[in-house]
Amino acid sequence: MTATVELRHRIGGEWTLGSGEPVESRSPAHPDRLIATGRAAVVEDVDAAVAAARLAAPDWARMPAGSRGVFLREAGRLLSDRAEVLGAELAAEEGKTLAEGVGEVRRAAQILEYFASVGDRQAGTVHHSPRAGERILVTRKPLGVVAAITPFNFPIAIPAWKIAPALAYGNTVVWKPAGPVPLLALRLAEALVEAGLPAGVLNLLIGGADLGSAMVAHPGIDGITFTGSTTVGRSIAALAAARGVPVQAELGGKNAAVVLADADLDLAVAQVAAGAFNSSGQKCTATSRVIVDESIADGFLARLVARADSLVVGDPLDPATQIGPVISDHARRSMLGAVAAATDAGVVRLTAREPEIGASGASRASGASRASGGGHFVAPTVLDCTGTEAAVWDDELFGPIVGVKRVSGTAEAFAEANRGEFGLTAAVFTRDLGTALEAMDAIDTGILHVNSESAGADPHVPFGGAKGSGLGPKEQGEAAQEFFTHTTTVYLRGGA
Ligand code: UN1
Repeated sequence: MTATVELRHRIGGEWTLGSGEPVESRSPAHPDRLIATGRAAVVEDVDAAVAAARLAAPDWARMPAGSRGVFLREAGRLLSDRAEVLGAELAAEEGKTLAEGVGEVRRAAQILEYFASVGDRQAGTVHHSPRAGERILVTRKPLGVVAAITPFNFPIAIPAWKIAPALAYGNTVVWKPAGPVPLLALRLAEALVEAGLPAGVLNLLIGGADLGSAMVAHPGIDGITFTGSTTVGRSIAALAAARGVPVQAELGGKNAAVVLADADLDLAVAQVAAGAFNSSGQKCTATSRVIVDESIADGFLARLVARADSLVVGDPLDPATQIGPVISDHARRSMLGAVAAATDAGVVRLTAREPEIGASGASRASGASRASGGGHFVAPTVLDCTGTEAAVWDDELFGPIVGVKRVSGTAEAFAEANRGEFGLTAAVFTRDLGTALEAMDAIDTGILHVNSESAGADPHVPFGGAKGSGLGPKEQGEAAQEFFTHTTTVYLRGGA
């Protein structure tokens, strides 16, 4: 990472510099290091972007799906070619490790590739008619202009998994990425522009929440896809419902890993640690509650805690680093505050390392740390919440902090997993097929992992949550079509 990148917006077929407030993207590992700078877009730019998207929409919708896919495939190829460079930029800007950053860029490329092939898949259904000489067709049409509002934590993969299906199914897009990650947004937009995407089909506006609000309220927006907090998602959905506009909202999680008495403990320790601590726990799919059968709890927790205490926290660009910083000082402080409140409420911290890693780089207790430069570091932390009613067991912290409760038996474990407002994903560790089948029925969740970590999502299958974790049609795979198109039922006769 050398020069600071100048940020640009994409409106119609033009790159523009913006006239709003100054925007700075800084490295969460080295907050004195500027990654990208520029000026925010202003609300008038939302009008211009929506107008450009509307202008482009009819031709884009009429283009054969296979031809639209050509642009997505080419953009995916460009991202693949640039994965190492963009992955390093991602790690510097967002804070996940270099390996995770490169992996995420490759994942974005894979998502573009998957949706490039929409033209090879079915576009609707044909039904019998009760009348002679008639068939009933259900065809699909794009919504029109879609607003995409994306979070910081997967700065290229989540935008790809919203924008790729939106475009593949014939919509044009106005996109506002999260404030902390404008550079990776620019990189995705650049790849699509270089791939030859026609003017106005994708519009990128960098800036603050005022832009998102203007997009949500804009009469020229026909659908909104959002990933972020449950509170914001519900307020967007309420505003959109008042206008009669559909919303796809992927929201919070407080995902349980259930470790049962018959689990393979080597596997469970490795997978629970990955689910809880990868990407510094900043995934809506991260494991944040571990529900462990008391018959195996001592051994399992000793190993999980040893693993957490051994993880190297530091600069995401250092290949030795296993846990990078969290996104901001505000996020770090709120996590540390939640841990302090939990211990006040009787929760026992099992990890030896202090969660707070000081500006000197050293955690105040022992533990592997290479953190320095005043970054927003939080040490992986395991909290025993058994027998308490601490808020940390229910509230999403979005950091490398995992709660634990000891339970007795499968029924109690599954009931505890169902606790709370969220239902995004869950993991169950067992070697018994019957128990795995029972988990499928008993746990109310959008995604269930049996013997693997709670995070992760493949592009060809539905992604999204139950209960307070999601609203509207799921993302990814064939499910994406549910949101990004509406149906026309055609009663078709020959005319003679
Ligand atoms: C993953 O688990 O790899 O915001 C993806 C999130 C999710 C994506 C998770 N929408 O964390």
